[in-house]
Amino acid sequence: MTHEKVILVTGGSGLVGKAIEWVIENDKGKYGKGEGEKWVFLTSKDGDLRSIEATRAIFEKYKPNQVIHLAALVGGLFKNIKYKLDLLRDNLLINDNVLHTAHEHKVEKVVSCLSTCIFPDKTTYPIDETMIHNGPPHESNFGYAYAKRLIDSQNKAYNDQFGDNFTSVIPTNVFGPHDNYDLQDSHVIPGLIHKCYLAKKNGTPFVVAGTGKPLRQFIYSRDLAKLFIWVLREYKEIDPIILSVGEKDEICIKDVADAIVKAVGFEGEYSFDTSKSDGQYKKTANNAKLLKYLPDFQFTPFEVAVKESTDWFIQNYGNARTGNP
Ligand code: NAP
Ligand code: GFB
Repeated sequence: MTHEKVILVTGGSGLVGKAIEWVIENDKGKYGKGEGEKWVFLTSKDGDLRSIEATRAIFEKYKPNQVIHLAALVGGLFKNIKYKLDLLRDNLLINDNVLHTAHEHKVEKVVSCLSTCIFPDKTTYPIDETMIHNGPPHESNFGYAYAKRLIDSQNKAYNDQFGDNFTSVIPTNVFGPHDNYDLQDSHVIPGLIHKCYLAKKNGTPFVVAGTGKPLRQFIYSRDLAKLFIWVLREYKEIDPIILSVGEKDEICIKDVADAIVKAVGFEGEYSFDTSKSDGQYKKTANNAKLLKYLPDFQFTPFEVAVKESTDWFIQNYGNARTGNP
């Protein structure tokens, strides 16, 4: 009888958590549920991870062997600009509680989640994993960025002093089913899918924030989920690894909006509100380290992923996170 391995996913009810759950349940290949694996996907209703007592109670209850740590206060550009202290402090508390409780429970492995927005704003491109701490992040998201950078420092300190196997991944902008579609707090793709859907439904103009010129790399949540499962099972380093499509797949916000207009089937007026911030112009990431390990990894084509994400939103509009009361 194989010994049951408990894998705890904090933030399991969010965009990335739901994608991991979908892959574990549906992938019939190497990324699906392994024999003897018990996956536990947490929501904040299981306990507020800003509280050490609530965090310890969760670990006591599930006694995890491994942890994928996704839980965080997360948001798009405009939320980051508005709530720098909340994004710094909430994430500092959540990360310290989860990593220290995992240490206390002698958890075999923890994989935490950073983000390419944490890299220095004034840097050479493309960005690689060695550049994390080489200077201040972009002004718009320094709160979130410093809390996330510290995870890398915490992982190295736990490994150095106690030999803990705590590592991290660095995804670029993520999108997919179960995203946060709140019109103010969301990231660009779910925000524009929601806006374009409403513009079509109400016959109102579709307005994109900013100039449309900034450049981004986007990874589909279900591709990221497969890579998270691979990191949990195969990746042996404490140093982080960038999980991203290639530099050639970098796309400007105008082209993102065009893809969403096509996916929604919107034919009305479409404009840019240049009074709104563009945020960071670009954060071009180098995925050479990932491709060294997984040279044949297949990313879902952008337009296919945008169509699937848009269809999911329209089919689930009633119970999606739209920010509507
Ligand atoms: P999300 O959709 O906003 O989900 C956040 C998750 O964290 C939810 O399950 C939420 O639970 C949970 N959570 C939030 N605060 C909590 C608290 N105080 N206690 C317990 N649970 C809490 O976020 P996501 O986009 O999936 O992000 C997952 C990870 O990927 C995060 O670490 C994020 O920083 C990272 N990331 C995201 C992106 C992106 O573009 N989305 C890019 C790079 C990295 P409830 O559902 O109960 O609220
Ligand atoms: O995805 P996003 O909010 O985050 O914005 P960042 C990306 C770009 O899309 C910016 C433009 O240039 C925005 O001006 N944009 C256009 C819009 N229309 C919209 C809209 O309706 N909503 C939004 N949100 N943007 C975040 C960081 O930066 O990246 C976070 O602040 C996190 O901390 C995330 O790391 C992954 O890519 O600019």
